[in-house]
Amino acid sequence: MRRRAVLVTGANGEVGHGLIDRLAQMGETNIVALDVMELHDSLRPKVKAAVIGDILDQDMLQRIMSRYEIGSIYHLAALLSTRAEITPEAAHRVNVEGTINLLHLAIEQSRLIGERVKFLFPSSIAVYGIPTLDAKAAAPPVGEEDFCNPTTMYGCNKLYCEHLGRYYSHHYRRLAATPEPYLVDFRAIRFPGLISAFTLPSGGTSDYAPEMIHAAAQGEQYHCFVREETRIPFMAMPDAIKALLLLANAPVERLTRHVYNVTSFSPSAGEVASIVQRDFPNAQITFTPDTRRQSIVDTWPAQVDDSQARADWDWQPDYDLTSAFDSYLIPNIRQRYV
Ligand code: AKB
Repeated sequence: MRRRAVLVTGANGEVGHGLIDRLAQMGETNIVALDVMELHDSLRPKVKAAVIGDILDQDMLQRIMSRYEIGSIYHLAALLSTRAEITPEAAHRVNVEGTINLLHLAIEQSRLIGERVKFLFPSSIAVYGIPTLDAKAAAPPVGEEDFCNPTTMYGCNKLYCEHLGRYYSHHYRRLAATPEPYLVDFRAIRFPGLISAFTLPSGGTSDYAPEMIHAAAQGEQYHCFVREETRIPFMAMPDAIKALLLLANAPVERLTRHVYNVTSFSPSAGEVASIVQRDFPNAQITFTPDTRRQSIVDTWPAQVDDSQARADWDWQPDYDLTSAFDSYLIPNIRQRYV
């Protein structure tokens, strides 16, 4: 008997940690966690199975399919923007071919279980490519259809995967003699930079904010790799998980699109540093911009418009900048490094 399961790829990543914790708290006992690394000890008791494997390994994916009935997939595995610029072709393989493999798995599963398989996909503000700093300063909060000209491999990968999701949801093998009856129910969120109190990101370009906070809490000096006035949207990790689960559970009839912006607050790097220095008065933060990484964040919007998520699935963040620091980040980070 194949057992019903929720598949989480990239389970060891920051969003994976937050999501598995939350799903387990909600009583989900059938999580299959997939990651290239061994699952972190703290997550092990919260999942039904922890599979070590690469999403490019078709045989391994077939083995998962033969053991479980996968009704929903949270496909979190990806190489982030900075890492992807270092090895663009590897990023393409993981971010695009890996996603195709998972979309294909979803199609196969939908045939077996006789219903659409939900496919939750974290996209990113990296899909935006604003051409100049003047245009960035002049832009109103950016909507889902604006400035979709990414300048990074990661942004290109995410944007293309959004289109693949739409294709697999509505048009897959449209010339086949018998139309596909079930297909995939693809839902994506364009996340801003995420900040967790419990984990650190790696390989992203929005990493300066979480790195600054965690460095200060450990009494380490931090050299921020973007200019003080750099502004992009951020979100506390619990809100990112909230958004994923709200979208996953939204009735399909209410959804007017496949891809939604979400946002919480948009501080400049200097504003983040000021708050960190308020809470950790000995924090040593200097700004030593890396022009190449700076050129990436300069193309990302200062603010995004998430009105469609608010209208379609009642999205609203629990944390603004003040409460993210005062009620979530600082207390938990202090405890983490005592
Ligand atoms: C990155 O910096 O690559 C990610 C993102 C904004 O998607 N955190």
